[in-house]
Amino acid sequence: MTERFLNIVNGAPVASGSGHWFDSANPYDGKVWSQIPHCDTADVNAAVASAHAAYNTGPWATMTATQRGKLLRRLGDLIARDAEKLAQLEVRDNGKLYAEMLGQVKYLPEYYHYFGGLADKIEGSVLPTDKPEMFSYTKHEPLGVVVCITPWNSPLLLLTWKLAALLAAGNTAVIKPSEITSAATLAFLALFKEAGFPDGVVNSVTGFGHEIGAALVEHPQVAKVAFTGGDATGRAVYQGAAKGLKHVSLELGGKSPNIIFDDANLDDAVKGAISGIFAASGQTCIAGSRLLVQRSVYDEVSERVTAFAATAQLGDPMQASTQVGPITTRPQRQKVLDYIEIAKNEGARCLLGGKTPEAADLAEGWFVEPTIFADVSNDMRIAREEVFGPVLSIIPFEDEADAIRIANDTIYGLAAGVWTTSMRRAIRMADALKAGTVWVNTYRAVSVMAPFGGMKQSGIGRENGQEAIREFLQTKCVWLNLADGVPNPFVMR
Ligand code: TXE
Repeated sequence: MTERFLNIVNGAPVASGSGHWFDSANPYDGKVWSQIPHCDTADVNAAVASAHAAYNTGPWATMTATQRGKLLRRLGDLIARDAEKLAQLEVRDNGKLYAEMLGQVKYLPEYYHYFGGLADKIEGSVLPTDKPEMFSYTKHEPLGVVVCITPWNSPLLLLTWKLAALLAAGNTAVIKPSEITSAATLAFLALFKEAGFPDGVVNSVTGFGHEIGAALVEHPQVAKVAFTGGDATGRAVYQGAAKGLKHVSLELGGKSPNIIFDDANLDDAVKGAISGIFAASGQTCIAGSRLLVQRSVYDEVSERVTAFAATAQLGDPMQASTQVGPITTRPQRQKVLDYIEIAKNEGARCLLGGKTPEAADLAEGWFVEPTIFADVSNDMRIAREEVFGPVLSIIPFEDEADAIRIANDTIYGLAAGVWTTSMRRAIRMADALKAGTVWVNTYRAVSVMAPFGGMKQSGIGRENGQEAIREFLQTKCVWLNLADGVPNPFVMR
């Protein structure tokens, strides 16, 4: 039986104005399990109007930052209470492992607690002056209505990276989750009323990017768009927002290098290579999809990574024994399989996988075997374009300078990993790599306290950490004349 989920607009659960729905399917068995409101531009207008009214005239507008912080912390507690339910919904939508989704959802309260605590610590400055008769100070004010557009790979986490900070800063929101994974987001938004948020502070519209994306991004009452998704869509969002000179932050994925030097602890490095690419079936923006290995250990590392990956247990993502789940959508699986063919045609040597699994219990799901290519050169498409699947390219390098050259030879710059036992080399590499995050002897670490975002075409802006809140604030400078009277305007001083 299919479940129906509703949007939240002005505090009330609503279907689409047209009464239309679209289906959402479970990637593990391919079966439709839920229905989501199929919104159009009239629904967009209603959601933005609600957020705009809440920003300008609702109780939110006059609430103190301390009160906002308390609401955020209360929301965090409600998420902790409902973590299992929310994580199960995410798995049914995106097919990622329940263990990973539950871990993510259980971590979400930290964001609402952290940014709730930060809400009343946003301080302006009293400015030094070269005009003694003037007193001037700055304050940091919210932007207004922020549209959050989120992808399917980690719906609640990537929404929270935006939402916790923007609400702490005093903005209101309209959320458009991915059409592939809307259910968990809608269930989550129902908690805001219970937490005590005023109506209209958080609203949602569900539907397809090509139908409602432009209407959301270009709406005149929207001040900022915070987006995570593919780079082609990110460019369209950036162009649409430019028409209204809106604030934009973009997180667009990458082609991250994970670099193993011959002085590394290879046991650790092999595990880091595996978790870098096969966690979440490679469907993460930070996937370490280019494994750069020093020539002197290239064969050994390739063999060990392949042997380890071959043990991966594919299966039902709800089962604790499963290590690699399905790809989230049928078209995305096809995209991954197409890239595998491209790699073979380009001359890469397939060490593992390269097709859909043959096991009968996996036949209905959208699986791709963990796949490893050796002898990849950095100019092959498999090394240049984001596959977003369980496909690893192993690229040899000669020395440190060669590793840096290859690692930085990409349009992307989201993350990079370095495996070495030399501290000097670790710091030299961290300096040289053009990436927003560099991990040394680890991979995939993220935290509410650590800024995250891309260099180059991986994006604009930072999420998480104290600086994230500045993405949702603007500075106002106030001047007060302390002199008696105002001088004659026609007399230059
Ligand atoms: O993402 P889209 P898709 C990469 C990954 C993947 C590719 C395509 O390589 O294969 O992108 O994935 C909304 N205006 N990443 O097609 O289209 C859309 O409805 C406004 C990397 O699923 O970017 C959804 O809510 N919005 C990535 C959101 O944009 C539009 C995560 C993301 O969808 C729109 C996901 C438009 N014109 C995919 N068109 C990462 N950085 O982690 C679509 N959308």
